[in-house]
Order: sequence, then C-alpha cells, then structure tokens
Amino acid sequence: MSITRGVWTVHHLAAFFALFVILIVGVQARPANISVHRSKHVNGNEDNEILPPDHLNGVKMEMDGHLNKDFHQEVFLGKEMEEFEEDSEPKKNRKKLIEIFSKVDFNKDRSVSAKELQRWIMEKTEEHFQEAVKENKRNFHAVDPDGNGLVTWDEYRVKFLASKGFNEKEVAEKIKNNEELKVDEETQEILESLKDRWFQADNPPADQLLNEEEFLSFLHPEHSRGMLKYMVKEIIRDLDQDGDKQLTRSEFISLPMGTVENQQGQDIDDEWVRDRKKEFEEVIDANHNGIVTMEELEEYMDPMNEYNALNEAKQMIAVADENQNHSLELEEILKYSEYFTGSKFMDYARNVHEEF
Ligand SMILES: [Ca+2]
Ligand SMILES: [Ca+2]
Ligand SMILES: [Ca+2]
Ligand SMILES: [Ca+2]
Repeated sequence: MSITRGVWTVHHLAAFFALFVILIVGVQARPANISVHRSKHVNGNEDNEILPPDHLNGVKMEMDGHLNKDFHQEVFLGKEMEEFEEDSEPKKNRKKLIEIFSKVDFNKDRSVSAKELQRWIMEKTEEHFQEAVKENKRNFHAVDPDGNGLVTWDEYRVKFLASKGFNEKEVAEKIKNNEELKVDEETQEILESLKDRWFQADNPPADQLLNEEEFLSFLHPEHSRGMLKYMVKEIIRDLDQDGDKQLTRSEFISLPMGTVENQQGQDIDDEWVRDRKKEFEEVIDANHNGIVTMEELEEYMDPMNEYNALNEAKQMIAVADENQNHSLELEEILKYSEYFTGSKFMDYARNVHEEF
C-alpha cells in the first residue's frame, strides 16, 4: 500500500481503514509486558535498527515472551512477506501464491506433502536469516563510524543513547572523561540488559569488541547456539515466578495485574490465555510433564530445528486440508490464502471490486 504515490482511491482508503482497525485491535490484543526493561516503544521502533529487535522473523517466540502470531506466514513466505503486505492487488497475489505452490511442490505431483512443506519451511527460514545478515551489514556501519570493523561497548552505548534522544557529542564526551551519565531509570535498565547481551555476543577470546559477525549475533541471537541459550534464559527469567528456572503452565500464561480494563479487553485476554495454554501443552512442553525446561524452550525457539519445521508443516496442512488427504492441493491453498499469506486486504479488496 503506497500512500505517497498517486491519488487516494477507494481501494486505498478501504485498505488504509482495514490497517487502522488491525493496528487498534493489535495494540489491545497485547497484554502489558511483564518485563519492564523491554517495553514496546524501545524495541518496537523499526527505525532504530541498532537495537536488538523484540520480534525475530521465523522464531516462534518474541523476546518479551509473547508468541509470534505471524510465524507460519513468515516461514511460508520467506523474504517475500513484504510483497504480500504491500501489494493489495488480488490478481497479483493469486499469481504469486500459485508460483509459490509450484515451488513447494518439489516432485511436481500437484500436491504438497508434509515433507515438501518442511523442506520449504527450512529454506524460507534460512532466507530470513540471510536477510538479517544483509541488514546487519548496513547497521554495523552505523555503529562503526571509523570503519575498523570493531565496535566497543562505549561506541555502541553512545549510539544507543543518541537514538533515545540524548545529545551524541555530549554523551561521547562524558563517557570519554568517565563522567557520570544522567539517564532515567528505565533507560539505565535497558542499558544494563544490553550490556549483558553485548558481552555475551563477544566470542572468546573476549576482547570486549564486537566484529560484524558478533554484532549479528547481538542483534539476531536466533542462529547462534550460545546466544539462543542466552535468549531463552532471559525469557525464562522474565516469566519465572518462583525462581526455579523452569516454567509451569501458570507461570507461562499468567498476566500482569491490572491489564484488563474492560470486557472487550477481558475477551482478548481470554483468547491470549487460551492460545498460550494450548502452545504450552501441545508444543513447548515436549515431554508433556507440565514443566517447560530451558532445554525444551531452546528446542522450541531454534529456527533451524527440523522436527519443529515438520510439525509446523503438518499444522499448516491440517488447517486447509479439506479433502483430508494429508497434503495440500492448489485449490486448498488458494481457498485459505489469507491464512498462508496474511494478506487481509486481498479478500477485502476483492469484495470491494465486486461491488463496483
Ligand atoms: Ca508434491
Ligand atoms: Ca518456575
Ligand atoms: Ca517438560
Ligand atoms: Ca488435501
């Protein structure tokens, strides 16, 4: 959807309105964050690309412990995700989806099996990671202005504070002279959490400098074994109430007090709880003993886990498999296009089209 170019058509307005509704509902559907130092306005800022993002494409859980609602679309579309978001022309979307189908159908028997879909999911996950690598190249330049390929914690800290509205020169000067930085409590907490992560990303021998690859694992912990463990630890720390470093179902689904303000909010929260319960019982707690250990959560979050990919493939098939043959035919995928592509404008736009 391009707002800047051309005239506002009925399609644009309709699409824009739909987006507006989605945004409003989306905000309400997210109960307040349990961890204070990871609030949305910090990590949710997309322009702020030198900060570790809360949401990682192709990873089942977000850094703040929320489930990734778009996961199945992300692993189905790979880097083509944005095209479906921006393109509201149903015909084009349909054509693209047919193209994708013929690629997923590796043996060309006009039907997508769980194995074929698993293979596709692994490929698309890798694609997301390659995108992250590319993006990291650009971001690294922003934090490494002298271009020597290494960034110190202090250099990064200056950039981070500048992104929070502090005067970059002043901050740099103060850090250089070892003067005290006057930052608010929340910023201080974020800084400390970032610092932990920073030193975690510094591979041995620890020189307290991050090169491009280490910086990548700082921003994208999902593809480095050590950082993945660290990310899991952080999530458990935020959700674990009795401090045993494991999660019970009630720890996993509990909401912070005072997040429910009205009945509508209550309904959304009920749904939120239901989804989390289901995910906990059916997927994350792999041995079904009612406890999620670090190892179980790590398996669950690992984007390159083939077993997870097969599970995901089976789940996706189950959603659209109308003729119950355990594979997907083109008609099934087209019928459930919204589920696979997330393109809500697609059907909406088609309806508008038919009316005129
Ligand atoms: Ca096939
Ligand atoms: Ca616990
Ligand atoms: Ca378990
Ligand atoms: Ca089928």
